[in-house]
Amino acid sequence: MLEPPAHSTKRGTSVSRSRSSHRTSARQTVTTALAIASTAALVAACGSSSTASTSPSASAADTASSAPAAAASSAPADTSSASPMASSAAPMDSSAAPTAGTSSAAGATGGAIKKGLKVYFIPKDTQNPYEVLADKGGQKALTELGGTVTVSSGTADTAAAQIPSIQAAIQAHADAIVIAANDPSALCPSLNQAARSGIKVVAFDSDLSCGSTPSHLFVNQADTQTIGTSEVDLLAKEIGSKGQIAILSAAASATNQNAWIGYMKQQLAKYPNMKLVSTVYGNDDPATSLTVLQGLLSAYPHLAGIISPTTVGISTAAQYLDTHKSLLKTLTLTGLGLPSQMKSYVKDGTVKSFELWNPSNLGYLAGYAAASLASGTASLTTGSTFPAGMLKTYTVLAPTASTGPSIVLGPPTVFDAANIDQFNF
Ligand code: RAM
Repeated sequence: MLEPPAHSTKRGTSVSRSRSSHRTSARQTVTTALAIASTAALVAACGSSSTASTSPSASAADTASSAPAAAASSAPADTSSASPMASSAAPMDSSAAPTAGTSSAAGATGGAIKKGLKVYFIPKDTQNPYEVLADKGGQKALTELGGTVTVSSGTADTAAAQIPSIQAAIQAHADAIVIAANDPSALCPSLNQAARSGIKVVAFDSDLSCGSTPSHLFVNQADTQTIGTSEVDLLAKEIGSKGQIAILSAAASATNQNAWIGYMKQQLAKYPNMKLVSTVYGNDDPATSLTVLQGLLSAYPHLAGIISPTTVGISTAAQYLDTHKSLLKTLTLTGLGLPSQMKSYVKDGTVKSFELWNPSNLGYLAGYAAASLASGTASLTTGSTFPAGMLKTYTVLAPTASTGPSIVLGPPTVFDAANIDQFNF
């Protein structure tokens, strides 16, 4: 069963995208060229486009901080999505049928979603095709609810590049901010300022770690522990549970990647003959990802496996291995990727299997969560529910040691040659 196209652009939604950056021109040139190519393919597949406009300039200092070793949303996913998540080729944590839901805009408390809500989506950056799909999901949600989405961020995956967008949301008197945090804590002061001015804060994709203020809901893509452990299991299966392995990650401060890596390390204890020799960071930039990949391959010529828990990293690595096929005799690549980007590599045998969820559905769910919080029809109380349109009803999970109130989109899907044609994102 295929899901409906998740990116239909409807009236009443405005999207502003930043292409501006004060980063080095070399990085921007490479990133832009690759991102435009991939985004164009996705846009062609989805039949929609975004309106470009300027966004605030990146001016704040880069304030990277260390990420938590392992953040966990260990509560089972109690939700489902409308995506074709049933065709996993490997056992996944696929808990739970959806709570019986309604597709109306009425909240669990019986109130209605306010009309004309202004929601700022602040992705990790504006050029990553994964983030673009997620933002389009948010746009679809707000269109259904009679509100608008503004997408604003920088072109580099840093907190500094996101802070001007938070300030823009404050200036615009936004009702809610939905943010994929490039850093767990560096955004907190700005988000506190936003919260004090009445803006509801939702994190998606990559969580914040701000303590009690601002209070926020984390819209998690899938159970954090499940993602980390299943990545290791997937690789172990392919390499006979032995050999040197490495991780090609995104930004070193990315909360989501670091949380998954924490669980990967934990899971590796079950595989005494698999040794993690290095973790490198490509910053979700194709050029940087390629550079660190090449460094990895020359430092560890006997590498048996690479896990790249980022769509940018895995697609860059797959592209490289595709043109250096002799490496495939001894090296296996897996991770988290977009089926649309990975299809050709699966078909020609460069990659056997990898995982993901539907990023559009993630953005859509975050859009409903933001609108519901801004309307007072959802709360952060454990066990409270709210309807999320075509995705049915979601239940707020209890905070854990490392994650505040959260909801989970659903289990990840494993893609391989047998099922990849069924997915269009
Ligand atoms: C990249 C980003 C994003 C992550 C996906 C899997 O596009 O790092 O945060 O969730 O990969």
